[in-house]
Amino acid sequence: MADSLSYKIIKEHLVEGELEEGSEIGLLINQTLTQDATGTMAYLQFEALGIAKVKTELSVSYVDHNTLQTGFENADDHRYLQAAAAKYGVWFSRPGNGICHQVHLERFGAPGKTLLGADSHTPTAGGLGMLGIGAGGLDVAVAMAGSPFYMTMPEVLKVNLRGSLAPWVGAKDLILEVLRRLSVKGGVGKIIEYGGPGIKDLSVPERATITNMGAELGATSSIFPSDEVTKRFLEAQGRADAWRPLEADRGAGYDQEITVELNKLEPLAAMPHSPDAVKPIREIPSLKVDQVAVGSCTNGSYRDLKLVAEILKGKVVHPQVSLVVAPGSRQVGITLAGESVLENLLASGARLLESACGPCIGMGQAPPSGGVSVRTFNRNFAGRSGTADAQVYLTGPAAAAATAWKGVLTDPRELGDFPRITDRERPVIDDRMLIEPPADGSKVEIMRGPNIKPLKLNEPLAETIKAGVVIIVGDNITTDHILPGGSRVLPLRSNVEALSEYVFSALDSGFAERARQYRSGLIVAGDNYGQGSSREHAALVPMFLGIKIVLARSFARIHRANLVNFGILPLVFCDPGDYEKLSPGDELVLEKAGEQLEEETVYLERVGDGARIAAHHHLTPRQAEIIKAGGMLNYAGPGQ
Ligand code: MIC
Ligand code: SF4
Repeated sequence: MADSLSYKIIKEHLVEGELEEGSEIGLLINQTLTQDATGTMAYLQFEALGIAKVKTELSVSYVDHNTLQTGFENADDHRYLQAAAAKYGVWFSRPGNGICHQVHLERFGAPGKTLLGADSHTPTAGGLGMLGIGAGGLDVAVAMAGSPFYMTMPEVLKVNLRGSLAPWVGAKDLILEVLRRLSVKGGVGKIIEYGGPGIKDLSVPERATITNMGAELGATSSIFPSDEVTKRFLEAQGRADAWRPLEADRGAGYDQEITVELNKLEPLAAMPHSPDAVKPIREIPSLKVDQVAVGSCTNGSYRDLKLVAEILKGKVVHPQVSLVVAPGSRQVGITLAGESVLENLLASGARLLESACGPCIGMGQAPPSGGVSVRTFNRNFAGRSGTADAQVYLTGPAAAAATAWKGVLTDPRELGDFPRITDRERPVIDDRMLIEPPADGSKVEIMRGPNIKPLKLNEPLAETIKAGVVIIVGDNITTDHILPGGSRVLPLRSNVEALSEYVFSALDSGFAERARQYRSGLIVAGDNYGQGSSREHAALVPMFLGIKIVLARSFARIHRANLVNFGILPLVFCDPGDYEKLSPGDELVLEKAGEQLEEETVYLERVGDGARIAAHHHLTPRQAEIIKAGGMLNYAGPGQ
């Protein structure tokens, strides 16, 4: 049978289940990655599993998110992570070494292998022909312990690329076009596989820009074939032996196919506050800009930054614009420094940031009140920048540079001749900020700062759940709405109690207080609940506040899995119209909960008028057992 590229990799790694769309499969995971914002919790969970050493081929712990050290908390987490990495056999990428996805692409990614990462942009590795999947920290901890990763067998959507990109149009414009067509829900339950004659002109970092933002489509993963371009990239990284050719069989079948004519694309921007609110820049009425930010795991590559520097060469940024630039990795930074590109950037007035996530996750560089920020990043959810009323636009690096110079959102084609920039054949390779774990880490001592609190476990599923509706939210609620990032909240990632004050804080400041009063709570939501980041804290912290059930019209994949992992029951309305019938403060009862989970449909009854609401749980038998146990740690912990 002719297989797609995705099927080939899944087949090679299948340890449980059938390759039938919609059924649960267990995949062998070759590599894992964690970052510090999700990692501290993931290693605390790994410790709770009672395993002496990771069982994967390779696991890496990156520090890139919480690098702003405004108090002791983040630095304590870094120290904990470094010691835990040494003890449990994990590579440690020190703060300053770069953003996990960029560094992983450069130094560890390998075509045909599987990578499970505690970060939603893990599919960036698909730029190399690797199957990268984002998951909650607990799923990654379980994979480090050697267990398969379970997920629903996705559909495969093929994106055929034809022709080649016009000058001034880049990979970011391509993925923005896919977002425009498919929306932030369009990839849910799918792997997006790229192919066609247009791929040959896209370098690995450009492909990675595209697979990176598959996360914004809600896709399980995104992937490119591994070809001569991949080979050249790995050779340049001194890792030629990691290469293997890999592509879909001729005549492979797909669940859905779309075609993008590359030469018809033009510079695009995602408007506030969603990555799929995409328009051609030339159609956006004149827009004064306060800030331009270049970098992130989407556009922090050598070529991206060099293009910005080339455009700004000999010029200075507009007096009303603050331009911040962060290299995606230390390799990118050092390579650019060697060519005086950083010098050019500094000369043009760019404010150089360390190689980390920084402003992308609201760690510094918040725009002014009501300000307009143009960013080469992947997410522009309201408030994520750290300024509640800022307007964030997402573009490629060429438009960002043109905008920084002109002071208004600018279609880069207005600049005239396009500086064609190719990847460096020999980037500077220096792995001294990557620490290899010792062969025997058993004697390593782990220090935990006062902000690293013991894990909170849930209780097993109660016979009868009586829960009050604490909040009713609309469609496309992101994990940033549920639990914000930013420099005030992120340092608390290993302190669940302190974090609990911030649940839904941007939407409803009374949420935490009410949830505590109800003791047992329920969240009602619209479509695509929990889109965006993989942060399991968006499930763990509501669990701590007593949330037992989320009743939604539909869920985003990673968040739904996180809810299950923490013993919160994710239910989907059988009749989406029932959403309208509920009000905050309603009390709903789920009788004989365990027994009801044996059936496909469960029934909730409203206290007072006895109104019945039917809901599907869509749990596999394994997930139902996890829910009954009160979450994954109770289910899989030592002695289980
Ligand atoms: C993000 O981009 O939202 C993050 C921060 O990288 C998250 C992880 C987190 O919340 O820790 C992600 O995408 O998973
Ligand atoms: Fe970091 Fe932003 Fe990428 Fe998330 S999306 S990994 S915060 S750079």
